Amino acid sequence: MLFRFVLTALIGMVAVPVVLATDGTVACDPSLRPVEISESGTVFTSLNYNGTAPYPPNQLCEYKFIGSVGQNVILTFDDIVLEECTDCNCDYIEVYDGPDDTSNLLTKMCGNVNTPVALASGADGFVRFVSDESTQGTGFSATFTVGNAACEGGVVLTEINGTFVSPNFPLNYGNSEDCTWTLKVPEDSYRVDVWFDSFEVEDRCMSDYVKMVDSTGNVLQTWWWEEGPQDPNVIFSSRSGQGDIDITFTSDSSVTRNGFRGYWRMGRYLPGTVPSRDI
Ligand SMILES: [Ca+2]
Ligand SMILES: [Ca+2]
Repeated sequence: MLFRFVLTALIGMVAVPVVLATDGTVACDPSLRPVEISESGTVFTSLNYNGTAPYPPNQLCEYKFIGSVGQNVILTFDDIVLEECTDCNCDYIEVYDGPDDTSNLLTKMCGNVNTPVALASGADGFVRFVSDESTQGTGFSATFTVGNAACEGGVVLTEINGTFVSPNFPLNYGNSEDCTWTLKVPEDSYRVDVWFDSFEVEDRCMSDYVKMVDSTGNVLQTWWWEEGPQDPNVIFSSRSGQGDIDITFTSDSSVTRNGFRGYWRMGRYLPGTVPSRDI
């Protein structure tokens, strides 16, 4: 039997109560729908999960996963033992590709599924676990992690403004990184503004660097050790008609640093005006 207590975890400025088992896993709490989980590496389970005792009947559990822009939510189910019915209509797990059940359903699982992994397209994920009134299994245990999608094939971002960070920021990025953030403008008349408040790469000529590239492949900016964009008051802008903007990050095979945190904003281009920080 696992003992539980309520811990108030601070996520940003919002206090979110999370039910923790003594081993630090987040269990189902039917009174919290959803339980919000933002720490990569968190293990989450059905109620009473210990691999042997069954979960209760008539359960409705919801878990919401919150990563950062540029990351993907990755849910790895280490153990699933549920009642199995046709179309998984008795006891089941649903995984959604977004913040709630209005998002696309990625998978619906029941019975004894062999170590599935669900990968969300973005930084939000949502899981629902349901049990009916009869026949229970031992439940499930799963792990929430996040990955940097930009550095695993690239990511397309359509939000008007947001943040992008190097892998593992503020810890060191890795060797041989190859990352692309594509900032997709809603119309050709839009420009993209980019600025940084932190930038640290290897201090050797063009070993690790960041580029800003327009839709035709023209390099608008190259930032590296000697020409970094550390001043957050310096805004780099594309022009109207330059279309979508790629921000790329490349590192070579040795020596890493803390990397960078950058911001973007898309706006209608007004000739003769200086971009301001206001949206
Ligand atoms: Ca059942
Ligand atoms: Ca390097």
